[in-house]
Amino acid sequence: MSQLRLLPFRLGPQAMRLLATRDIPMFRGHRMSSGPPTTVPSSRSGVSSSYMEEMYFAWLENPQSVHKIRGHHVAQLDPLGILDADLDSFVPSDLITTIDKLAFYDLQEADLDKEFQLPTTTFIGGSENMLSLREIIRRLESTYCQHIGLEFMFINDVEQCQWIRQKFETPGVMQFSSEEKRTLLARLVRSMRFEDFLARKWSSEKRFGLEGCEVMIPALKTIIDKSSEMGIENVILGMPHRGRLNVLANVIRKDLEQIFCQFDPKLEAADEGSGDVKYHLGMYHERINRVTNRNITLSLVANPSHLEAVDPVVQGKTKAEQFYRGDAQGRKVMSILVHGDAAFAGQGVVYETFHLSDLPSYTTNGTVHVVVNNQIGFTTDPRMARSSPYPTDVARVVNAPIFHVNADDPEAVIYVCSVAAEWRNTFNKDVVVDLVCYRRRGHNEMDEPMFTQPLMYKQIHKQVPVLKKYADKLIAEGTVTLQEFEEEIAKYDRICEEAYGRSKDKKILHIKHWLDSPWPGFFNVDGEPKSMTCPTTGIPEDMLTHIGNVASSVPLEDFKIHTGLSRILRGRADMTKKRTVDWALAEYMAFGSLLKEGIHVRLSGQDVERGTFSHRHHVLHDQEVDRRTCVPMNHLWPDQAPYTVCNSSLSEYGVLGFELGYAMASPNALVLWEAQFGDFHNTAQCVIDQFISTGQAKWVRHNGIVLLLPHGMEGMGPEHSSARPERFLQMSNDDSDAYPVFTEDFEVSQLYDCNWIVVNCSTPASYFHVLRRQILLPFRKPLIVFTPKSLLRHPDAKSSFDQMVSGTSFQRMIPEDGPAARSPGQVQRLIFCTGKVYYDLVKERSSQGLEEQVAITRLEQISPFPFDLIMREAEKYSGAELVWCQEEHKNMGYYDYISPRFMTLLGRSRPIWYVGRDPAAAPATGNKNAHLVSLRKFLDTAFNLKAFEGKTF
Ligand SMILES: Cc1ncc(C[n+]2csc(CCOP(=O)(O)OP(=O)(O)O)c2C)c(N)n1
Ligand SMILES: [Mg+2]
Repeated sequence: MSQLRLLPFRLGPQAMRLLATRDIPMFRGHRMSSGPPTTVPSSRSGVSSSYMEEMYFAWLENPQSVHKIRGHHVAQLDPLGILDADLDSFVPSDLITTIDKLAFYDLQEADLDKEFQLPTTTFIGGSENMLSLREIIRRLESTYCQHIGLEFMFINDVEQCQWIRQKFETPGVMQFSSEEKRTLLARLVRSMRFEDFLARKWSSEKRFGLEGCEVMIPALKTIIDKSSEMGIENVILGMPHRGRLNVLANVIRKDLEQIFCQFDPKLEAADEGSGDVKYHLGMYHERINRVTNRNITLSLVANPSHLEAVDPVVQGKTKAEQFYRGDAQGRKVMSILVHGDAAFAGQGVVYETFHLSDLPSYTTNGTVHVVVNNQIGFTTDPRMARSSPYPTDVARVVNAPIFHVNADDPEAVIYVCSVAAEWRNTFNKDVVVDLVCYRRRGHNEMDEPMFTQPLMYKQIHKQVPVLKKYADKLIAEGTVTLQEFEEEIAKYDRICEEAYGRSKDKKILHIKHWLDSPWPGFFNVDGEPKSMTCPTTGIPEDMLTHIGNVASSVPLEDFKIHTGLSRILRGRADMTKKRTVDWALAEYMAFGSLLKEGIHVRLSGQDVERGTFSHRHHVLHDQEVDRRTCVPMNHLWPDQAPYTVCNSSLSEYGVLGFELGYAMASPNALVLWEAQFGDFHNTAQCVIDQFISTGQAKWVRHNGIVLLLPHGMEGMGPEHSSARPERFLQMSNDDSDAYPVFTEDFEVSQLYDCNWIVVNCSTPASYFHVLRRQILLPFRKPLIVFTPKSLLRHPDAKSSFDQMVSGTSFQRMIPEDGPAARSPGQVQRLIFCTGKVYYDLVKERSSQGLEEQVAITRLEQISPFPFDLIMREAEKYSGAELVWCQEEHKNMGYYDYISPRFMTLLGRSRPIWYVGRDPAAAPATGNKNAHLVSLRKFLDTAFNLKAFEGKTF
């Protein structure tokens, strides 16, 4: 009996595959007690040794078979019956045995009726512990090889594996009450008739319909119902184009007329958003869950076309909502992400997002992923679109169970979704539901899929819609009558028709009604800022001193820090005593003061806790006790807001998206993402382009995220020098050619009108103020800060408390205040610059003794361009030649941005000469000497007062 490979030769191929798949782990259990003690070590993650033993013995028996615990490979997952869901029609010999191979197994049919003791690792017996081989095979087959394919045996936790087995193997688990079946049918009716309605009314419009996967609507609703039952009150959804309208209508329950009116080309926008409502805008809705009778808030996050880009954003928003509710375990707030099969496999950000899922400062305590696996991506066949068997294999890296299910079996789908929601709310880990379906039409409704998938679409044309199949089944078994079914359809069609009638009265589109994250109380009732002023950003001196003292201390008892760090803290104490700050201390003071005002501060990015340049040290590490840390910033005030500083995974796209989502949740938080070096932001370019620079224009959504981008030409070579200011400036929306009207509120209204703020601070005080202004402004805008490297320790780059105390503010421009400023008539050249080059210029001016002839003025805020201040400065030095000096190459940096704005301002009466490095392809030279030579060259030009003599502009 121990030789359970002795299979009866008259078994069907399915059962044979199945048994070969399942036999060893299932039936070796009884050998455990008599087997030799295992030498397999138990793993760190708590793998049970008996489970490992089981695997070990199985492996000893047949090294081929253990990893092929894969009923899912032979399950009937494809509703079309054409493709194998794992892209592999080959079934290895240990999974299937044809007649000619049976001799090898030496099987007798009589073996089928022998009874076997069931091991404790299986639940197929229910209350029985002995079953005939025939029944064992039948039950296993029905669990693992029909319309559900389970992948979970890679999970190295026996409790979790057993949990899944129990959910699927227990006899009768898939029996539904007739009430449940009727609800499912009604949901399918809505899903299908919604698509039909759109197709009837707008036959020539794209709508990225759900046909072929209509079951997604009941699937999502089941996940939400089950989660609500388990205590979830807030579900945050991210999804792409396919079926989005249907989700808005039937899951989020957006008013149908609000959806239908989007198809009216004459609809006028009442507000600033650039429309694009149907497939991209978000939604927020509080309602009662009808199944559980509990309140539930559903939000669908606005997303760009860029598939999967919204994933980390949803996770960040979810994390923030959990944080603000004190829901550290994710018991109240959860996320659901919907994916297309091609995008899920192809987009790297999916992988980056999975890797955030279990990190303490990034986990959302489990996400339910639903893949609309229609076995095609636009026109591309999955065999050309991925190298992994399933589109879902990416989820295996985090040990997420993956449930494949044939989408034409609605009951199987519903069951799987219910287990997935239960899994998430039991283990707080990710889970994937792979809805294996088809796409009834082309990529959009105007596309002809027969051009590229002729055979598949021949089959699809023959495919009976799932609603009809399911209705026929329920009618045949007597759960509903044909009349009831037809009435349900007529009822929903009527609802759609009535809404359609009402939608025609809608002439104005309010994009504000499509917000995924309303900020109650932040704006006035019309959604406008409550004022157009910004208070001063300085703080009382005693607050500066207090923060300085905490920043230079170790607030915990018996906590031994590194001696090098003691020196740094002593330096901070010394600065505090002398009423000065360096960069790190200024940042401390900005964060600390905001925390006192109840503003949560979160700083995330690679190595931000210490700081790439070892200047920050926000987390102290006990040198003697492992993992004992202290964050002094959280010891500032008794009732302060919490400070989170977290080293992220080595990702930019995923992490920046996450922080953007985090910043979306509330206006009352300062959320910062720091790049290790500024140039790395380009691996997150999609988030910058699609969300940060354009988010408000597209989706009327404010966001105050701060990007800290270390930048500066320090001879470190092309890779670590430039944060590419030119790119941010090129995307700034202020008009270079429009002469501004200098109203009283010019400074703030200019900030209100811009898409983002770009600054390059030259002093710690400036950095302090701009961070505080970010929160004190009556609206939110993304802030891009080019942060320094060598200035972090530059002896001259310090600020006095005088520049930070109450009454002081962020200076968008720091004018010359030396001898030149006292006799401007004598000044021959006024150099405008920004950032670190200022210190090079000042040093050079001093060495040439030109303090009276040359004025140097700094732009701290580059965009929006401080037209008003520059105008004043240029007028003050009316006889001086104007120069823009930058250390970046001419085709980079700021020149292309500032030049036309100077021209507009000066009425083309005075040139603004360029001084800086020549145009180049790479942002910096890799050769230190070449770096110094080019620096020397442009400094010489900057102070050669004859350099532009005779030149025309
Ligand atoms: C990042 C990105 N690249 C390319 C596209 C263009 N595109 C739109 S839909 C699509 C196919 C998506 O296939 P899949 O993920 O399987 O979703 P389906 O349309 O089949 O539901 C492509 C390539 C896109 N929207 N985003
Ligand atoms: Mg697809």
